[in-house]
This record gives sequence, structure tokens and C-alpha cells, in this order.
Amino acid sequence: MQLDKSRVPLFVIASFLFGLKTYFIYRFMFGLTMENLMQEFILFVNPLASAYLVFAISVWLKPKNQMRFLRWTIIVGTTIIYLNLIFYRNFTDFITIPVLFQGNNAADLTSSLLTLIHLEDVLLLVDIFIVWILSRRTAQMATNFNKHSKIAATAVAFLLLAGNVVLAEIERPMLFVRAFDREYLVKNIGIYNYHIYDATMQTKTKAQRILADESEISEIERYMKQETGSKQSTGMFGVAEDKNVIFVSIESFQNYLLDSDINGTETTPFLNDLKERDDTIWFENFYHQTAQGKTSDSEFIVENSLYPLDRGSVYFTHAQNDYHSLPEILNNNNYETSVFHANNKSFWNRDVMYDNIGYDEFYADDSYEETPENSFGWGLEDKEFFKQSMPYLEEQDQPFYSKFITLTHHFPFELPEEKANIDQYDSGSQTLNASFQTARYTDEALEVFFEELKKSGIYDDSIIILMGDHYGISEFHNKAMGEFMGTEIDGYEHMQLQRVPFMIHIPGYQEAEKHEEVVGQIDVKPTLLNLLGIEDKNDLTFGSDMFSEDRKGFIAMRDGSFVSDHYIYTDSICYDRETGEEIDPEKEACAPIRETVDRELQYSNDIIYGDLFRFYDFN
Ligand code: GP9
Ligand code: MN
Repeated sequence: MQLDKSRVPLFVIASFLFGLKTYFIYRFMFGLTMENLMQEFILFVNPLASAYLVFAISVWLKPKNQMRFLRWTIIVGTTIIYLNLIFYRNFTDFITIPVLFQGNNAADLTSSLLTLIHLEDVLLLVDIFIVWILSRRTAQMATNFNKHSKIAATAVAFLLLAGNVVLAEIERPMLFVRAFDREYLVKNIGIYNYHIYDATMQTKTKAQRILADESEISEIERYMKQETGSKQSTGMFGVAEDKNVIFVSIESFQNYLLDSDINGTETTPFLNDLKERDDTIWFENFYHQTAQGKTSDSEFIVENSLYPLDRGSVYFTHAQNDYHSLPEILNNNNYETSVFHANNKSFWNRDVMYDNIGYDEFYADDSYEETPENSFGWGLEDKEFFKQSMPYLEEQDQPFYSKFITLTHHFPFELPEEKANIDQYDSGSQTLNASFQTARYTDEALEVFFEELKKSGIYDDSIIILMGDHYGISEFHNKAMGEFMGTEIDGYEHMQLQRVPFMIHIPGYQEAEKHEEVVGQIDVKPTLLNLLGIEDKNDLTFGSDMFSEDRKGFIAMRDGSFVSDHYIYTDSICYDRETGEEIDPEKEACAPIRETVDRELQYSNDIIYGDLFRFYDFN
């Protein structure tokens, strides 16, 4: 076959079209924010370079196969980026390998798929269409290089890639070491190289357990004993001794809901009232610290006072590790422990993890009666969930620890119209608009639960802890959220939005106050053990008792952001916590804490990836 040399080969056209498309997706569909011109430049060059790198492989093939290769590569490439886009619209995050294997969590996406697919997405097909048509003209579009030219074409590809990596490293030093933030990675090396990086990480972490040794845990133990502050408070020790503990994890509840109203109707009348009472200790600056594992991360942090992983859900990836978890400690102190959650028991791999960390019972969806009237969205509605849980709760031997996980206020916040007792909000985000109705519903459900507990007599012998598990409204809705809050959502406001309700309700107690300390999910385990008067001297945790004067002084997020008494640090910007103003980078005000945060997150990873607790004697 005679090839026409005068034309531009299709692999070059395909690289250009596909690269350009990728740039547009990054810039306008993911809406990746740019901090400076250099980032903008990298973001533009990277897709072209990466596309060229892959499409240039075709020069090594026979003309006919070249065309086939280009056709299918462009489809595979588009599929990868599109799946990431859908995932991003829901989670403001990129897919990692561990997340892919959290198979049943695809349910989360499928239930809301329609809201995640947008009309303009059809534009993603344009370059595919062009390449498919042109590829039919093999003679004009294929290349027929000699060996030297082939090597040259490939060498150019690698040079481009190397140039990209160097630029990225200049723009963000230690990019690959401090890889907490996937968004930086994608911005700097592109989504395809990011996936290659992620796959390499996966292999590395698998090897870590095999290579881990005992000495690592001694170093971490020393750090914890010196740095993580007091696990013990004096005043509150044993305040709830021998009481039952009812722990309610409230799905997707953020603090912006508290004291809010829609057209004059309160969103959370029950919680608003509860938090002000003399028998409820309310921490108004309590932060969730979850990452990709969402609810399961929140459970993991509370149970272990360790950080979740930077990739995937620990519940999935490390359910077989040795832990020294809350249920185990409580079991040893004569408590019966259980979990109530009306969803499939294997969701988030809960059945396996719960068994490993020592829960006595798990009441999952097969313990509940679902009908078309009482279930919608994610399943059984919260009011029914609490009502139907009561007989099981009454069966528990006292004292018991029972965790309840609600479900109704979950993205995409569906609720049958007749069950809504508040209007929707009115903004460009249907997600935010609807969320007030499910939040109000869950607030009512909590009131129902308190009534039921009183009726059964359990109430007086129990303490009830209420905690929001993680954010419900992702950054994707920042514009609408900004309208609602009456302020633009910058990094500072974004961090403040990560506050979730945390209340300790102690029936009969009369000295409860509102607390302003900066605390988080990592602190729950030591705080709770103290309230119950349980000493666990050898425990290894990253949290401190919330009531202690001698706390660690910061709450770290999984991506390296943090909130301390004076500062809020995120996206490389240091803010004054009181005023929200940016602090001059020259002052390096956040630097010392940032180092400790990085070190602590690394230690936590080491513990989990190396399964280090297997080397430690907790007794
Ligand atoms: C699923 C429920 C919701 O059982 O806990 O999980 P989430 O999507 O919030 O992690
Ligand atoms: Mn959740």
C-alpha cells in the first residue's frame, strides 16, 4: 500500500484533538482551579504530551493496525476520563484502585447517576467521531516511517513527559512524596499518569506489610506518648460510668444545617433545642476527618483514633489487620456491643470489619421490614429504622454500646413530597435544595428515637452521642452553598464547612456547656473511654480527650490540611482561624504544625499498611 507522505498522520491529529479535549475537561468540566500561570501552562501542555505519548505508540504498527489502535485508544482514554468525571461530580475526588474494588459502592453512583450525567457530555464524543471517520482512510492517514524516525517519534514523546514531570516538580516540590492530594497530582501530571502512579502505589503498599518490622511501632509509640496530648481529663473521668452508650452516626450532617431555616421554618428544631440544654455537651468546632471511605472512614476513626487511608477505605483494604478498637475495649469492660444500620451488611465490607474489631451483633437490612411505603432513596427511612430497632435494643444486656447509622439524609437527598415538612431551598443546586428536606426529616426521626428510648426506660441509664459522619454537600456545589451562607466559599470557608454536629447528651446531667475547642473524630475514642471511666493506659491513639486542657492542638485532615487553635491550613494557604484572613506566606505561621501533621499522617499510614499493631502488646 502506498502511503501519502504529504498529509499529517492521524496519530498527530488524534493527539491534538484528544489532548485539547482533555484540557477542556480539566479546565471546565472538573473545574480544576489554577493558582498561577505556571499551573495553567502545565495543565495545557500535559494533556497534549500525554496524548502524544500514547498515540505515538501506533508508529510501530502496520498501517491497518495503526488505525485500529488509534480508534480504540481514543475510546478507552475517553472512557477513563469520563468515569473519573462522573465520580468527581459526586465525590470531588478521583478514582483510586482501592475505590474500584469497593464494588457495591457503585450503588451510590447508580442511584444518583442521572444527576451526574450532563447534557454537554455529548461533546466528549466529537474527537472520537472525527478519528473514526479519518481512520477509514488508512492510506492517507497512516505513517510509514523508517526505524530511525520511529525511534525519534517515541523519543519526543518521552522528552515531553520528562519535561512535564520536571515542571510539575518545580511547581510543587515533593509532589510524589506528599501525595495526599490527588487533585494536585492530576493537575500536574494528568489523569492518565495519575492512574499509573496510583497503580504503582497499590503495589508498593501491598509490599509494605511484608516488609514491616517491630521497631517501627516503638518509634510511633514514643511519638504518641510525647506528642498527642493527654488522653485523660480529670473533671469528666467516669461521669458516665456504667451507662449504656447509644452512638448515633447521622448521615452527611454538617453544621450549616443547625440553626438554619428555609422560608422561616427551622431545618433542625430538635437538634437546635437539644444542643442548648443543660444535659447536652455540644462541641461547635468538631470536624469530620474522613476521606474516600466516607461513612466507613468516620466509623474507623471513631473506633480506632487512627486516620483513614489516603486511598480507598480501610474497611475494605485492611479489614484483617490487628486493631485495638473501641468495641474490643468495651467488651473487655463488660459491655455488649452492637451496630444498627438498615443497609446491606457487606456495604463498606462492614460485616467483615465488625467481626474483626469485636462487635457482638450487627443488625443490617435483613433485620428490618422494608415496604414500598417506608423505604425510598437509599432504603429504610430513618423514623422506621429507629422504631424497628427498639425491640433489638431492648434485648441487649446492660451496659451496652450500640451504634446507629442513619441513611435518609444521603445524597441525592430524596424524600417523598408528603414526608417533607420544610420547603426546598431555591438555588442552582438541586442537591443543596433538596438536602434541607431530608435533614429536617432526620431531625424529626431523632426526636422519635428519643421518645422511644424514654418509653422503653433505656433513656435514663444511657448517654446518647450524636455525630455527623462527613460532609453531604461537596465542593461541586460551592456556588449555591456560597449563596446560602452569604459568603464566597474559599479554602477557609470550605474547611469551616467540614464541621459536623457532635453532642454528648447525658440524661440527668445539669452542668453541660457549649464547647468551642477545636476537636474532631480522632478524639472521640479517648473522650468516650474517659466519660465511661475506663482506663486503657497502653492504648495507641492520635486523639486527645476533648475535655483535657492538654490537648494536641490541631485537627488534621487526610489531605494534609488542618485546623489548629489559631490557624486553618489548606491548599497551601495559611489562614487566621478567627478572621479567615490569609497570612503572609513569608511568616511561615503554619509550617511547624504542617510538619507534625505530615508526620502523624505518615505514622498512621505506616500502622495500617504495615499492620503494625500485630507487634504491640496492648495489655
Ligand atoms: C451506606 C451508608 C452510606 O451503608 O453508610 O455510606 P456513604 O456513602 O455515606 O459512605
Ligand atoms: Mn455517610
